[in-house]
Amino acid sequence: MQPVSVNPTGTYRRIPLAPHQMRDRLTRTEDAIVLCHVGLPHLARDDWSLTIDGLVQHPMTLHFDDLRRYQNCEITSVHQCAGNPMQSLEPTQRLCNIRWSGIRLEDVLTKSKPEPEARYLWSSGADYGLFGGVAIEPYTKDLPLERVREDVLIVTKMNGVPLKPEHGFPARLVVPGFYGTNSVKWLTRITLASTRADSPMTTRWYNDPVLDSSGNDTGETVPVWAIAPQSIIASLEPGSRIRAGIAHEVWGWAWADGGVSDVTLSFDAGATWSAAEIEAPRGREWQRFSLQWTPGGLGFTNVVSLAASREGVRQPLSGQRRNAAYRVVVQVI
Ligand SMILES: Nc1nc2c(c(=O)[nH]1)N[C@H]1C(S)=C(S)[C@@H](COP(=O)(O)O)O[C@H]1N2
Ligand SMILES: [Mo]
Repeated sequence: MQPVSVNPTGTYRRIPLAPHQMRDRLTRTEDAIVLCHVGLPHLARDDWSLTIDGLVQHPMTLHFDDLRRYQNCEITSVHQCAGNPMQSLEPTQRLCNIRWSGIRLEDVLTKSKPEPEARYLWSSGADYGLFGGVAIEPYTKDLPLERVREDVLIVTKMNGVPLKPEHGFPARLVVPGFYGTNSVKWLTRITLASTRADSPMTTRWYNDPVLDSSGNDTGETVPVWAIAPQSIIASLEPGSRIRAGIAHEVWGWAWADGGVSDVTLSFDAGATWSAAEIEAPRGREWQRFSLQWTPGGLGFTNVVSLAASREGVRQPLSGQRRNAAYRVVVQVI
């Protein structure tokens, strides 16, 4: 399906909120991250279609009105950009927490009857063009088919209103718990296959090196799929002044695919740690943590947060990792 127009062309992104600006539980749409690798295609709703093919017994093509035949489903999830694929381990906090509405992809796939050999789901958008000098034709991602049984959606609304063009109008994929790159916008094709998709955004970029316990590269890679445990401190603005001797609530957000079980905070650059209170996971949302802090010594203080997933994986304190600990320096006066 051809876009009506592509505007702007080329890579387009919105400057994300800084962590201290992420004070709302639900991110407003105008504050949400935006990332378009090869331009922003504008599609007409009534011309849009989604083709489902590959290893299925019943290939099919859906039009926008056909989506109404499926049960509506809503999910609120952390939506995080994995960062620039050219500097993929650079720590990023390009994130938001969004309420999505749409239908369950599983319900659609049930009708098209996947073949037993199908193991991966490839998804493509209507956008194509050059990224880093490489032809993207079109933007294509993949994910393990068993993941679809959990909660992958074909989304038509974001925070209760139809998707804006930059977020994938009229319909996009949303893979809650996976990095944003997997949630293909302007979704036009789904193909079931027995292998991973061989495309620039699946096998060339968006694969992280696997490090051993000493931090050395093993030569192996893993696809950038599940979101690793991470946290940010929302209540402290970098460089702000905090009064000594008064109790402050230090709070922020923690998230991971599968949920976060605990968050620890350090007020001395990681020398000592205190456990924060954290709310229980609610679906796929980020979780609020907080701790009362009464600053003592005057001067600059380095505050750090570390989250651990329910699977027991703690985010790294430092290093070139996307989910390296968030630090904020404040001045105790
Ligand atoms: N078709 C298509 N889907 C895409 C992209 C893209 O460039 N083209 N960018 C991906 C990336 S890297 C991210 S982080 C999310 C961003 O979604 P948003 O712009 O709606 O926040 O969309 C993903 N889906
Ligand atoms: Mo991204």
